[in-house]
Amino acid sequence: MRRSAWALCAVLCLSACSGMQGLAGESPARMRRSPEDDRPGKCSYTFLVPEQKITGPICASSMGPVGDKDRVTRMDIADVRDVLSRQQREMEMLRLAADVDGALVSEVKLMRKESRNMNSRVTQLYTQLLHEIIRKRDNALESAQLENRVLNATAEMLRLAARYKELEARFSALAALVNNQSALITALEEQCPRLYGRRTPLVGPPLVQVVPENLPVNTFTNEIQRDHNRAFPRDPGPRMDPPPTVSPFGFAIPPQGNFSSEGPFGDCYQARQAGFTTSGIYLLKADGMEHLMQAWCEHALDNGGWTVIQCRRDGSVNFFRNWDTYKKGFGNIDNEYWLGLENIYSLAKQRDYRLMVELEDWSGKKVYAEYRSFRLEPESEFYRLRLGTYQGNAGDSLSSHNGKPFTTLDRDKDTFSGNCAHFHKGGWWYNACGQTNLNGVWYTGGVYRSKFQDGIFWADYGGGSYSMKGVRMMIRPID
Ligand SMILES: [Ca+2]
Repeated sequence: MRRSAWALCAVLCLSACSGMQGLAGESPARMRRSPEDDRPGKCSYTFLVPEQKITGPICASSMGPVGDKDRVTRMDIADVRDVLSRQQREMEMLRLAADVDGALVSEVKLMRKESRNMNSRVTQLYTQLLHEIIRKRDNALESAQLENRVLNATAEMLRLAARYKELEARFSALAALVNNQSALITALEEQCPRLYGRRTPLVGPPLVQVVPENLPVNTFTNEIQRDHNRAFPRDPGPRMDPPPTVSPFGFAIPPQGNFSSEGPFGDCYQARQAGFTTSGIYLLKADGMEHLMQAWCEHALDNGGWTVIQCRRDGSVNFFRNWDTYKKGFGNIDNEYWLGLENIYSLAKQRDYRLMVELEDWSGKKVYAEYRSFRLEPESEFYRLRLGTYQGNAGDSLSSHNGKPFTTLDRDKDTFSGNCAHFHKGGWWYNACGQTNLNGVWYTGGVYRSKFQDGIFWADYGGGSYSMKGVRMMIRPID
């Protein structure tokens, strides 16, 4: 616009200077110089200017040429304003866009943060899932192992069941065999009297009633032990003198150190009164006796002074002996032994004695039966037993033998038709045959099976079919 204005002004100026000649509508190529114009010193130009369409006001100043600053018109200002407004709109749009972008950026940031949180959460869940999978796999393995064990146990059970059936069949076969053999034995027993002229078959004594009905049980342990400890307060006692290597009386010295060379004493009570308080083997010499005897003195029970006349503890000595052996005594003084009927008779006649029977069952429980007086008749009376009243916690199984003579395999003085010593395999003051058999067979474990009850039983403690583990018979003068 400004440039076209400048061109128009130039044309007007040239026309005013030299007079304008030209033809309207002719092109500049057709411009030509007239002959007058070819005259020197005189120039004449004809400009053919294309027709300009003027829409706005044309500024023509008669004041001569003006500067560019003076040419700024309202159009220019309008143009500038248009441009400015357009730019303002664009800036506004840009600002709006920037605002939108900022919101978007914040939103994106938020979303990124959420995304990070989600990622960590997903990682956590993934870890948990992995742990769960591992745990389930372990559980599955354990289940499989348990299943295998159950299967193995089932197989073992089936195998045992088969084995049990097999054993049952074998047991049936053996039972049938035993029955056959029993029938055979019965037939042979019937034939024996005919073959050997024996008319009556061998009939044993009546079986001892089991009193009490139950065998010793553990529920009695504490009570019995408590009673026992109360009845037999322990006396530690001073140390005993060292045993000699050779006995001045010609007895064999046992290897144990429980031998006293002091004495002889009238009984263990005298040894105790002489100051000896250690249990062991002592030399005794009863009044009127010509020979010495050895006996075990028990000083640890009930203030001591007990002379042990019989001891059973391990079955090491056979008690199925004849009269003479029972009269003289047998066994080992420091273990199982029988003091001898003559020795017992000689001891017990010195003064008034009492008898203590100590019983030990197979659970280690100890009970006792005490009789307030004890003595024997002389041999001419077959060492008949004389007892006083009973006290204790074992039950009284010996009073029924009171007043009975002694019976051995070779000297039957009992009231039974047969020989009680034969059936009970011992020597005792049998009745017919009795409630106790302390010189019987030493069985292991308590309950035993025998046709004629030949164990070491005490009917009131365990009955006739329970054999004691340990027995001691002791005498001591009455205080
Ligand atoms: Ca008899």
